[in-house]
Amino acid sequence: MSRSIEDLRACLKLYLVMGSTNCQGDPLIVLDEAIQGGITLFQFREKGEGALVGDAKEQLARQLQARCQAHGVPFIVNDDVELAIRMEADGVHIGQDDEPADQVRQRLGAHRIVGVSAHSMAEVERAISDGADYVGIGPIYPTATKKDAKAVQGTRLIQELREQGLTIPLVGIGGITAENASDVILAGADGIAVVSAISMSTQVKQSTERLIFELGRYRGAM
Ligand code: 3NM
Repeated sequence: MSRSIEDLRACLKLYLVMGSTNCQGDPLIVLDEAIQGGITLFQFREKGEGALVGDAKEQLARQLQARCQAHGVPFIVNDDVELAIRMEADGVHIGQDDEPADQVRQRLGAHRIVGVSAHSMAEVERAISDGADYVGIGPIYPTATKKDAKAVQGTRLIQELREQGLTIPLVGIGGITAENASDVILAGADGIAVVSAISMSTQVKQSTERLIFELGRYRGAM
């Protein structure tokens, strides 16, 4: 990976994960407003009932990527390694049921970001040994967005990872809102990943700014 680990930590501060099925309106407008509000990383995750496939999926991905590129926000693709390679995306995020991170890394090249979803200490250790750049830990709180989410685990695993001295960049995901974001950071996360707190907001820019404010307020107090 060409960017430094500290750059990556900074990118993970407010990570928007989204596809067309997570938006009530036009996903391009949602992304525009989220970028204006201050998101630091974007993941294209086109999943669930009514999700776009094939050319339509790729067309939306390219339009979203163009907006990210115009504003210097790195663009990550969920799962679809082929699409990420074709688009020259900044990276890929994979789950436990996908191809292992070391194989994804080989296909993608050293300079791209590889992120892995993990739900236990063992999964995090495996992701690290496979060369993941960051891990996403979830679901921290109950979420209606991911139908097959694992059991809610709170911030305990994040805390344990840090207590064990693991320094890998990490984000919490699942049910994170402006009200609970600071607890995730306090536990030791570098940032938060959210879907609905931004994508389903009726005031996307303001909701994004509020999240940034909550994250900054905590860091300022340190
Ligand atoms: N991954 P929201 S939870 C995409 O636990 C995703 O790995 C999860 O959506 C995990 O911010 C989740 O709307 C959905 O709760 C997060």
